[in-house]
Amino acid sequence: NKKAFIFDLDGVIVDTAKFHFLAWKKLADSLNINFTHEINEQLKGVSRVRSLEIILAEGNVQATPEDKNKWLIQKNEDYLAFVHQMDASEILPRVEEVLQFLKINNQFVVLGSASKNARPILEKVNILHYFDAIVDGNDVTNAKPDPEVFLQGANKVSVAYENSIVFEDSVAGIQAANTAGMTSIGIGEKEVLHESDFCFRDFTEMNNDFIMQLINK
Ligand code: G16
Ligand code: MG
Repeated sequence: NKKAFIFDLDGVIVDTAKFHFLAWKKLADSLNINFTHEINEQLKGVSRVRSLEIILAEGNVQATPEDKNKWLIQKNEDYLAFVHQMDASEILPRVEEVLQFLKINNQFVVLGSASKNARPILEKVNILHYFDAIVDGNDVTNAKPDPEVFLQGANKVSVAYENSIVFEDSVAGIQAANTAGMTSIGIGEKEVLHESDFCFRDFTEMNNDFIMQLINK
């Protein structure tokens, strides 16, 4: 009766969106593109390459593949400078307690993220040891809302999709979980994540009884 509990990274485990924002903003400023919080919202859960395309389109900037490559490298270096300063205090409230509760109850804990930096981030905040499997931006070819990242995650721990539960903060991620036939749990606003099976503002709103029901479902 072992289930797979699949966690998204950014917006669920840690708030790296603020660092992505600062790194993208620096690049946008250098290209004279007005980078707003509204555009930043569109980048949630989206791959690095796709994020750059969205930003360039916003500023009507045409670029050669060489330029784009240079900017992607620059953005990632700036982003990693923030990541290197991360520690356990960056873990969102009650996330580590939930990870502990799942491991104590002999469940699989899996990461399903679009980020290519997922492993170093989990290491920096010192929770890598909780994970039985990691699927990230280095493993998948199709981005959310395609279910590939979550299907691979369940496959890695050999759990059926209907016995897999996904925690997600993005609309595309909830859609991916639903398409995969998994239980989708939104972390964020109900109005935004209305397609999720259950929704909580954050993990402090989700008690252990609820998690136990998921385990025994
Ligand atoms: C995260 C963020 C996205 C970011 C993507 C790729 O996804 O939400 O904004 O563009 O990773 O990140 P990187 O540049 O580190 O490869 P997720 O799926 O963890 O929410
Ligand atoms: Mg996310």
